Amino acid sequence: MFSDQRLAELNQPLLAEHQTQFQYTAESPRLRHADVAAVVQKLIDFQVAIPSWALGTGGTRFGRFAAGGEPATLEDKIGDVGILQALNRSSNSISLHIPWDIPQDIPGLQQLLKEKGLVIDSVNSNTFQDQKDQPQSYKFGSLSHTDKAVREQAIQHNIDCVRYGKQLDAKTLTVWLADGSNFPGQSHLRRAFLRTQESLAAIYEAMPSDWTMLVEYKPYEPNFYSMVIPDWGTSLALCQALGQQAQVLVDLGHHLPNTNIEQIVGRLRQFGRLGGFHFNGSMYGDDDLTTGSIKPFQLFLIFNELVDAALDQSVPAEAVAYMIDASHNVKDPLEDLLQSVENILSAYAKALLVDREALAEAQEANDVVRAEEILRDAFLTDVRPLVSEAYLRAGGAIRPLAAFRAEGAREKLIQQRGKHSVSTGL
Ligand SMILES: [Mn+2]
Repeated sequence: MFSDQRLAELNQPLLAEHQTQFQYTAESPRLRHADVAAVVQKLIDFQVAIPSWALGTGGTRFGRFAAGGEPATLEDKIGDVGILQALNRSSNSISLHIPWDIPQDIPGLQQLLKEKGLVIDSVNSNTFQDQKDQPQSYKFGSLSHTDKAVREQAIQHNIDCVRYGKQLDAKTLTVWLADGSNFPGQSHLRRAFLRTQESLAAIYEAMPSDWTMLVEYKPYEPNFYSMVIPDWGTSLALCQALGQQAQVLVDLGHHLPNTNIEQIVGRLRQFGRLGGFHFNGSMYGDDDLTTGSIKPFQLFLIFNELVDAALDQSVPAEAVAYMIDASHNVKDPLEDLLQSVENILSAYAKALLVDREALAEAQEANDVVRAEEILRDAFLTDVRPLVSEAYLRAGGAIRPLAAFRAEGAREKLIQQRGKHSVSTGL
């Protein structure tokens, strides 16, 4: 849909204005301390994985309102991420969910991924719902279940996920457990933890040596009294017990309101255990809203910790997997993802513009106002010209969302796939 030539046509009317704005920003005396060309290069290099389950409209337990033209197969999903990648050149990987995305035609999928310039980054296991023909039920838990047969089924499912992932060159298994209890007394809290640790160890042992296991936490939902892995401390303890290939995954929506997530991120970097992110936006809990739509300042502060840690030689240098995990009810899913990626890039750009030398001086001098103002200066900078420049130099659209609409991309997808196609897993 978005050939290089078509993108050039879509960019043409925006080019002169963009160049004026970029030059104005790059030469701004306020950014004297920053290397703007290096910032643009870092934005070009930054990639965030798109979840296969965000390509269809999400729902709530009250219902779902389909967008039309949704991807019904893994091939369609790769096609959709290909559209995002063509437009912003920052979405070069896909997170799969098993069993919703079990790969069938491996050579065909490999070829398609290559054509679109995409890779599979992570495979997510699913033991939060029962599948058809599955002998054991996860109603009362999976890896933490009291019954060994249920635990073994859940362990095997995770091992199967690794096997599917290997076929498509993935290197990461993401484990999120819905396990927990709804009422006091329902579950023995310590024993549930120990059973989970034992089950994770069995999966970890079966994982190839070049794979990473990401252990995600969540404070509540679907269990409301206790979750077996409710917080980053529990995830960290499990990862430390498992080994160096186990890392903590921070899902922004998996925190109670007002949690200082940036401090958690800083701590995990310090301990060498930050494996990855699930980006999304939230007002109250796991709302799965567009990343940066509700708390852009928090997103900036998270990236501020990441940029600061990356510059600190005493912090272990480790790969962090950046992934989106969101899917809501009212937006076009692809437009939502374009917005999310842009908000992520903007937060990163702003964090890269922080005058770190001046900030360190202000912190040492306990100059509270100056320190805060330095962060605010970076946060309030209009970085849109820098982000657009990164899109453009990487071969994408100056304004991806505008290009998506100008092309009538959703209408074309509806023509191809029909009004009522339903994305697997939803
Ligand atoms: Mn998540």
